[in-house]
Amino acid sequence: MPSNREDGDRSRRGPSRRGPIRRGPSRRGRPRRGVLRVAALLGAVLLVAVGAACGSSGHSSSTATSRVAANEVVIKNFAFVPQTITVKAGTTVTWVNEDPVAHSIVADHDTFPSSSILNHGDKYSHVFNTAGTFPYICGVHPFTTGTVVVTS
Ligand SMILES: [Cu+2]
Repeated sequence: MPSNREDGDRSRRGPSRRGPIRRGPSRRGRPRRGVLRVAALLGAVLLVAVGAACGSSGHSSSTATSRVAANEVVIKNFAFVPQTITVKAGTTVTWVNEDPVAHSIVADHDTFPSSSILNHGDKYSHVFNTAGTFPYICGVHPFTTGTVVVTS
């Protein structure tokens, strides 16, 4: 019986102690939640704004680079574009596969190292240090041909 009274006292004290403590945080908590929501909203807006800015700038710059890149051969519709590329000795020529199917770069008579299989979006680069004419084919589709002309 006495133990029950003690329990009762404890249970009464418990809530009475918790009560004021709960009120404190709950009063402070409401404005904090509001601030957090505003901060979250601002953060989301900033992220969207930054993301959009980065995306647009990144897209425009990459588009500009692909247009300007003089030492790049695009593989598109089973063709090397340009089919003949002329560069100065010491230039790095880069092939980019824009086809959904795999292609590769294989030099006639192994005059320069072959690429591995290039899947969509893959690139292969080679530095042409020696002047000359370097015909090549696609290892997967040998009827697809191209030429690198290196001038001194
Ligand atoms: Cu091919």
